[in-house]
Amino acid sequence: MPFYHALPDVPEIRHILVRHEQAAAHAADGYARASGRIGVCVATSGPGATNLVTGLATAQMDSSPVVAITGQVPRAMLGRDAFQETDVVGITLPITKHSCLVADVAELADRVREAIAIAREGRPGPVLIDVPKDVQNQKTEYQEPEPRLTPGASPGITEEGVLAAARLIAAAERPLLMVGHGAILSGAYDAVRQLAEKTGMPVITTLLGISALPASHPLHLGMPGMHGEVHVNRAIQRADVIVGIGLRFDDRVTGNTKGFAPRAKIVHVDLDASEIGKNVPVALAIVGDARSVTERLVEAVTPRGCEAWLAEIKGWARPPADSYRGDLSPEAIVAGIHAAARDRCTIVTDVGQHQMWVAKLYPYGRPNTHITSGGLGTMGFAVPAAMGVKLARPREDVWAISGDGGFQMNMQEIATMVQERIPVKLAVFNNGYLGMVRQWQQFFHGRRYSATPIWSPDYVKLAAAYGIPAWRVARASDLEPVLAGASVAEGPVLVEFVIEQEANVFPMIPPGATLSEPIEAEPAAGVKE
Ligand SMILES: Cc1ncc(C[n+]2csc(CCOP(=O)(O)OP(=O)(O)O)c2C)c(N)n1
Repeated sequence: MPFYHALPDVPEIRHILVRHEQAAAHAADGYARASGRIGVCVATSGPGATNLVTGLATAQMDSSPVVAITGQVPRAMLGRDAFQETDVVGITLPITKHSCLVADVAELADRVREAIAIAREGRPGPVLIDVPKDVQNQKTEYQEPEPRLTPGASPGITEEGVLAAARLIAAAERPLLMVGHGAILSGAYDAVRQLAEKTGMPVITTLLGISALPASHPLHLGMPGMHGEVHVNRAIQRADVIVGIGLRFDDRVTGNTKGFAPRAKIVHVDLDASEIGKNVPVALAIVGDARSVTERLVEAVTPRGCEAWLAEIKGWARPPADSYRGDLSPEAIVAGIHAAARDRCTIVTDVGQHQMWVAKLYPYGRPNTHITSGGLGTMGFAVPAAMGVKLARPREDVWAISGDGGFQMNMQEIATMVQERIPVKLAVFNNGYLGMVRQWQQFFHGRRYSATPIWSPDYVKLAAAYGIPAWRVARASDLEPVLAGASVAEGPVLVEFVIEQEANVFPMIPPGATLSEPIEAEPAAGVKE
């Protein structure tokens, strides 16, 4: 109450009233990812604060600088199970970079300043500040404190490390560049392209590294890991040197680490020293900002080419396994959205099969135009995160692409979009299932579709209830006119794509298997119970 009482006195702050606090955290995260600035979310104590948890964990896993401010019961009531009391600092300790309770108004301004600094400096992440109601009601004369924070000294990038990496690249026969979210967070786009072009190294972008290099670049291979293309994963398995920049060799990238990149010496560049050697053994580590290190590497490497190696990898590429019977294939939908939006748009995806189709099929041209929940894999992320992205990028189209499951987790935010005039374009891939889970049930549980069929409301009528235009697309021939109409519409719009119920994402590395063991096409029914 005191915070909101004061808010109208500061008209420079744009406040967006969401319908669910989870959406506030995702929207702040989306804003941060798209703008490179911090995103701020605010919630009341107790249930409001706990509703932020999934959004904060999402931001933590994907290194997004979010600051959350929560109300708390008055200090005298703390620890007494007061109405709407919850220990949100305790709850969020493991899922934030930092969280603290402000026990005195004299500290408040400095705690806010610190929160912003901590969220942004080094490897970014979420910070929570919990402010008891009586502290919010206090007034104080601000005293400039002694500086407590030493400015984030950037870790020294050792010249030996850079030179050793350059020597490994020069001596390699089959080197690869693997690029992750750190390249996007640090804006290392030019440096990554220059490093690739000066050495001829083929480039693999992880799910969160997508758009660090344009998909059309001749050295761009694609996404690795569980749903990576066969030739991309095979390149990893055959490589003799892998230069990993700003990625953490997450299990969805590596598959079973025992068999990951068996021939490769791994050079790992990361700002966070605790990532080095955490998931895979590393031959050489360089701790530092992805952009600065890559720029130094560009200077240090000797020009070379990798034509034969690149041709060998491209020779392993296969046309996608055609698992789709109808004509409204994921390929057609993604191509249709790209044709309508061209390169003027940012795509925000949810989690599931549609996320993988979009990651693999959308030809990203501009940096940081693909935003998704990678580490936590949070269904319900796309719709609210896209609101934050749109606020950061008001002049370009923002598409939120969800499955019918994830969409129903935060579709209440259409009301926020209408009230606050945030014209996000909503796409729902409706397959009548929690598709990705159904796919696992099909492959690994003998088609026992337990609790994955999912009923949806009539999305066109739902949109009508919110007063926004909507279309249902069931045939490929409707794609062009509908997407052209959706592109020019001014406010929020919704397009439902009625896709084949049992379409699958191929290839797929089964859980526990190595990158050398992909399932490339429909398995016979009843494979492996
Ligand atoms: C909040 C949350 N709950 C559960 C899961 C586990 N999960 C991963 S994908 C998926 C199914 C997604 O279904 P849908 O949103 O319809 O998308 P589709 O896979 O069909 O494209 C589920 C339940 C998750 N990732 N996030």
